[in-house]
Amino acid sequence: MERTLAIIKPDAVERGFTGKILDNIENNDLKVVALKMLHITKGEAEGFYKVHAQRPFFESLTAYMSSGVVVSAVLEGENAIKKWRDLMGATNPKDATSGTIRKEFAIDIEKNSVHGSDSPETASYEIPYFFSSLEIFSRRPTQT
Ligand code: IDP
Ligand code: MG
Repeated sequence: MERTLAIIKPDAVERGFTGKILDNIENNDLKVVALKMLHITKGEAEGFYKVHAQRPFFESLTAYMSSGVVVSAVLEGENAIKKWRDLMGATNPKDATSGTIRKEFAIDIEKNSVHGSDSPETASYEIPYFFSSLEIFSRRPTQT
């Protein structure tokens, strides 16, 4: 079992696509094991996207990600990282395959509706950035 971080970005939350996106996740063998709605600061967005600090779009991306409410989730399943990336579609919705979330909902390459970790290393940075271990559901053996 693998875990990945998903974010429903401000453009999608604002336009009321949260339910549809969570529905898509749950219909594709991914289990939501943590979920929250929050409005992150510019500094928190910069920390989250620090690998992109040198990119020309960093300033605009972090302003956008802190511009409104996001829904953040931990997804669990077999090959969860790749499975979620496949459901999301390409970064630029113009390149995304039909049926993917970005093809259906994204506005442009920046306001592209969803985020997903791109590797196990990234997931292990991104999941604890949003969730403490106590906030992530896991089945515990019943006390006898
Ligand atoms: P990903 O979200 O598909 O993994 P990344 O290359 O990691 O794509 O970029 C992170 C986020 O930065 C993208 O999801 C998008 O919101 C934004 N972004 C990426 N490339 C561009 C660009 O060329 N212009 C504006 N924003 C971009
Ligand atoms: Mg990425």
